[in-house]
Amino acid sequence: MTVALAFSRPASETITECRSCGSDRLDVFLDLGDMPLADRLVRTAELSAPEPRFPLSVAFCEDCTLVQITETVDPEILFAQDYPYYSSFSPALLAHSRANALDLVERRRLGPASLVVELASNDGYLLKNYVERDIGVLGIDPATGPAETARRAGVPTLNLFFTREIARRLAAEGRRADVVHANNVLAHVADTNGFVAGLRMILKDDGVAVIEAPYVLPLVEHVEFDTIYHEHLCYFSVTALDRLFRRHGLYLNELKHLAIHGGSLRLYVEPVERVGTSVSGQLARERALGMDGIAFYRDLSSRVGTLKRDLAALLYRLKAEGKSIAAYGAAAKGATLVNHVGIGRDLVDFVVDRNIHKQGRHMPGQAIPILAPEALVERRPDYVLLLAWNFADEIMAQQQAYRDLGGRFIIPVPEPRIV
Ligand code: JHZ
Repeated sequence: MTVALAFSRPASETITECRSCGSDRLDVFLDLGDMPLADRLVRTAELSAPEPRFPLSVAFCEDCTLVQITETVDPEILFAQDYPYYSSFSPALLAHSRANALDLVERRRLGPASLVVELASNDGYLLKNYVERDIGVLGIDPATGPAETARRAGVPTLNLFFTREIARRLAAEGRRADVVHANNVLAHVADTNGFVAGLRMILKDDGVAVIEAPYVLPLVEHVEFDTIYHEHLCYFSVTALDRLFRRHGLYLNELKHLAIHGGSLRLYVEPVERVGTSVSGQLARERALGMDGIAFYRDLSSRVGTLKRDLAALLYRLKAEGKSIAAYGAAAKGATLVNHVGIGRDLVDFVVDRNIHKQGRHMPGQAIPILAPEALVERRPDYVLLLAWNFADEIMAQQQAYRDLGGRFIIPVPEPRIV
């Protein structure tokens, strides 16, 4: 059942046209059912209240090839109020971001006269690397808590959603950027074209936008279905991105493959066309794989079904053997996993997470309590389901003490396995 939130406008809308090209030829190939909101972690006082749920279906655009979900939940509900995601809780992400910034400082010869803008700058995790070097920065982020943290860390931040109108204002004030970062945000915005048009407006003619987004190819190959949730409206291929940018006078000239978040792309996008082989080669690879047709995506649904059955069977078998199970990572993707597979407190006793803003709350839909990671050594569950499997190496190294006590991890994707 879908429960409406108390807002004056609809809490969500179902699209009938492609978010990028406007075509009505949308073909749904995966339906995960009605799902709670992945980052709406439940407080103890709210446990008895009904939780809002929204449909979660994924479609392919027959015209521009963009993969997208069909429901748009009001971004004010998703991101502005009480958003618990703080980028700085992952040392691996901090190191990844610092290396990116230092590379650009060198490649683009950035100095005190330069301006670096980040869209969705969160808690300042990336821009602080430029601040250290006296390079001008501006962060833009709608989430109040993370934006406050960024300001306290010395990163000037506008606490608002980046839109075409904001871009126009900044450009009129002469605040155009040498580098615009947009990490894990392009997939999150409902007005995809407005966002890209705005990006063009705030970019100098010789500037570069450096954009990171999860790549739909590893999602399909490794059955990373749990990275699908309402915050992620789009699941990009290079083919779909290339068409989107060109519509706004921008060119995807270079790309890098990144391991982060289960497989992402770093895109170098500029107002001048000089497409390199990293892009032309990947476009050719996508054509060869058939990613420009729905057939490529068709069997994902049955593969998700197999994973769901196998994971549930493994957890029920362990419980039948008298084992105790906890989970690691109150990640947004963890919410999709526990809710789609149906993992409740009968299977998993608690979830641990280093993010202090998540501790003390509960996983959406399943009311599993979230504790600090120390609970693993204190309570010694026999198994830990790794919901943040994208940080498996980092987390397992950190949890050596728990593993030395005999604790084992269960990695859920691409197929459940015990390590
Ligand atoms: P994490 C995030 O999704 C946020 P999530 C967002 N939805 C997005 O777009 C994608 O990334 C790409 C914790 N943790 O980052 C921190 C530890 O406790 O994989 C997080 O709560 N200890 C905007 O939420 C969670 O795990 C650790 O050592 O699915 C990881 O969540 C580490 C490394 C993490 O993504």
